[in-house]
Amino acid sequence: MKIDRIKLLNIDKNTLEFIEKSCQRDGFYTFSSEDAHDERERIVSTSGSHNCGGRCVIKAHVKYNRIVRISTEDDIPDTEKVPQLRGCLRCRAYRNRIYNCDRLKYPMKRIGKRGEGKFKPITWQEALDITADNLKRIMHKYGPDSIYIQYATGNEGKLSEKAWMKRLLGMYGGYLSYYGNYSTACTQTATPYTFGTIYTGNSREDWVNSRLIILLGFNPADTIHGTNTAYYLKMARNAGAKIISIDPIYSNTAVALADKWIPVRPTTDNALMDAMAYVMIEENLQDQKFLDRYCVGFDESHMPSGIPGGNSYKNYILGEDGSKISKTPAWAETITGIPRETIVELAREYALTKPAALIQGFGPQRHAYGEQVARGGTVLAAMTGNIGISGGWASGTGYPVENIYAASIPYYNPNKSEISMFSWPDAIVRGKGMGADLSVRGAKKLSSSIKLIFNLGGNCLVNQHTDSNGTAGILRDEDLVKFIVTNDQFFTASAKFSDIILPSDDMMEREDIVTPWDVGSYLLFMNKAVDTVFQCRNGYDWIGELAKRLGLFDRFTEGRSLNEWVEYLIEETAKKNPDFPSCSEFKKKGIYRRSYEKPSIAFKKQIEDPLHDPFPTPSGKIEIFSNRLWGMNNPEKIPAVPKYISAWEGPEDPISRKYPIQCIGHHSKRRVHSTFDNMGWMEEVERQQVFMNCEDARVRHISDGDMVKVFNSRGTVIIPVKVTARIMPGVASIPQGAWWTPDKNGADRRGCINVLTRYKPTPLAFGNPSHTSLVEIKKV
Ligand SMILES: Nc1nc2c(c(=O)[nH]1)N[C@H]1C(S)=C(S)[C@@H](COP(=O)(O)OP(=O)(O)OC[C@H]3O[C@@H](n4cnc5c(=O)[nH]c(N)nc54)[C@H](O)[C@@H]3O)O[C@H]1N2
Ligand SMILES: Nc1nc2c(c(=O)[nH]1)N[C@H]1C(S)=C(S)[C@@H](COP(=O)(O)OP(=O)(O)OC[C@H]3O[C@@H](n4cnc5c(=O)[nH]c(N)nc54)[C@H](O)[C@@H]3O)O[C@H]1N2
Ligand code: SF4
Ligand SMILES: [Mo]
Repeated sequence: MKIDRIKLLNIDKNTLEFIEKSCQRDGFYTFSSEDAHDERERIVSTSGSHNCGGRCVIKAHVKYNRIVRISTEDDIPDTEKVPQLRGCLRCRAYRNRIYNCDRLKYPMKRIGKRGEGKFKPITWQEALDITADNLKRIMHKYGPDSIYIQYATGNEGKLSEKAWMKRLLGMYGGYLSYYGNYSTACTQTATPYTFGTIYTGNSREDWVNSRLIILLGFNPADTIHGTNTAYYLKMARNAGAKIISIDPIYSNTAVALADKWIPVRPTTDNALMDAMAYVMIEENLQDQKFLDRYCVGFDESHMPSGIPGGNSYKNYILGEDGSKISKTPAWAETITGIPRETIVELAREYALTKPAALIQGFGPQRHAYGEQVARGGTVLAAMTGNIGISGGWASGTGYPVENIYAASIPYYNPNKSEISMFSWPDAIVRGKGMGADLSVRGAKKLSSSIKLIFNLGGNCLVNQHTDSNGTAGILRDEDLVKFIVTNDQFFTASAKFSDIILPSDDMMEREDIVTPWDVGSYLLFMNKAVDTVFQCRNGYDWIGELAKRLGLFDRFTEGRSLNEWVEYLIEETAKKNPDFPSCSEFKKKGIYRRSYEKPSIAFKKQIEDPLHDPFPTPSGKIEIFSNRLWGMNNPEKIPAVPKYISAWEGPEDPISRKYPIQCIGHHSKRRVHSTFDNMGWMEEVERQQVFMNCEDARVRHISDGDMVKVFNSRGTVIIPVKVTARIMPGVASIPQGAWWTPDKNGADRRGCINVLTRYKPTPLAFGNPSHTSLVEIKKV
């Protein structure tokens, strides 16, 4: 056998042995004789299309139709103005993923009970017949509200499976859509109540003009948050900016870039913000001219008409409203855990250092009342006059104003019903008749519960949503959802809860166009590096086959091959970007970059000429007090001015006596959510463990490296512990994304934090409070 392959591959014995040994060591599937045709090393420019926080230039070195090495952008000068788009550890270790032995190799059909994990291989023909039959039957019986394309971010390319499925289902009568996302549900919903938009960020090049940068739950050293974001922070620091990190964790960003770390108890940022506002008001440090000119609702003399007295932001802060509590630093100290002197100092520093940027990550808003954090930051930015100016930052969502247009696959969904992406368990259990109180938009009430789910490149069915045990229970009930299809590369927890599993090709096995992750002025072309393996197929290919079975093939494809669709999208993109290269040039270079003369500044126009360029809010001003929120008549949970609301399962919840530790699940550098969890190389980078403070460990007789049980009423996780002073007392973190692996008693043995989190949508956004849960930790 070996001799044959040596001959076939035309490589020497030592090389083959080396490859085979390293395959075994790394858990790769072995080299195949079909790979022999490709002997010369080629370098293919590609990129990642996961929801990883960045989008970089990735170069696959290909030989024998195998990726033998991965490098990154190194062929342009690395200048301050145009830094290289260099990849992080995950794409660089990608061979460990693409060649992983556990890749799904053929379609499978469930044979045991749903969730039991028993499947048998079937042909594509059979898998697509079964899928088409179920789709026809369910659409006919229950209508489009019953068909759901699950939130799924494994493939964020322009030609992803979900894009094709939306197109097909739109043609077939429609489907139930969702709004919002697991990343930014609260800030996307709340920030527009202040500014009328989520595009509140200056370009990152402008950070060098800030003298003070406050990072609120922002950790781009690990989360990337746009390739090179940490680099721009470093530039700002080199230019003299002071950087403060406010985070329960002494994050890698804080270690590398911050001058100061202020630990804060999760869910309590608004108490800190309220007290900062208090100090500014008491010491008369607020930019009153700015507030008077551009804002509504700061004080009684700038309120919208018809609102009873005592409802301004200032009244709330000073306790001159219904609350009767002044939001003093002493008041905030007991809630946040931050010493009052630190709060006073921070407030003075932010008010007096001009210009200053208060930048929010998304962690602080992935909480029970995450809407308040987003809006709270915007008010502080207004009080300090840091909006619309170079070196300032309007806070809130912070998406950049400058974006490059990239065309998408056209689709039209005739069904207008929408739920929030987080509410799908409700849409399964209580879907028929479900209305606005449970997040429904577009229709008064849903006409059916969800009966069929397409889960295309996602692990939210069980792993990435909250309360994994709860959702597993819902999905196990075959009378509720009748049919679930998962398309993935691995046998994930969500795949396990499906009826049909379809193996997907990999991003390095196909062409696509990818956009920056939120921030960045470029588009990347993902060239195909290697052939697709086993029976894995491209989304366009199998969804096209499905279209045939529905009699929609010609309409669906418009006669285009996949390659022709790629070219069509490039042409459409080029129409709106006048300097766009030709198709072949774009493919060859792998990148289209745009540089700007000057950094862009959000709301510059509105600040320079407010009469001519009002803010896109109903009043045309920055709405510290929102009339629209007032009109919702739910002041306890949706106040008209941002307020600290004591969270369920926050530090003040009485059940903290039973479960005294706040457990969050930060995004760690070794994974993209649950993607990459099963890669041995990444486990070497950082094993999955719960981070716990030394003092909390000491009183529980727990030592570093012990196996511990992290539990609450919803579930149990048993994993090793990292005892460290890098997380504040009373807080633990289980990095989110580990694969749900229940033992026979139902305890998770891998560290899937979502067995501990709760399914309770936030009040305004119906978003996911994934970082809010109380637990207890014991040595096992
Ligand atoms: N390596 C890596 N990068 C990623 C991802 C990944 O999975 N892995 N995912 C990508 C995606 S899709 C997203 S949406 C983003 C997520 O980006 P973020 O949501 O910003 O990331 P998190 O780690 O959840 O939170 C950021 C920080 O907030 C802190 N934090 C948590 N709760 C609170 C709080 O109540 N107050 C304060 N002040 N801080 C708090 C955490 O300790 C953490 O350090 O990352 C993207 N980048
Ligand atoms: N507790 C807690 N839970 C969270 C979060 C948190 O902070 N805390 N963060 C939330 C956030 S911000 C997000 S965005 C979600 C993310 O949740 P998901 O969107 O579910 O992301 P992943 O877990 O990365 O799952 C992506 C899946 O796609 C597969 N995949 C990769 N490439 C391809 C491909 O080319 N084709 C196909 N078909 N499949 C592919 C991967 O193998 C993986 O199984 O998680 C959320 N869940
Ligand atoms: S940030 Fe994303 S695209 Fe860039 S190297 Fe890391 S995983 Fe790949
Ligand atoms: Mo996300």
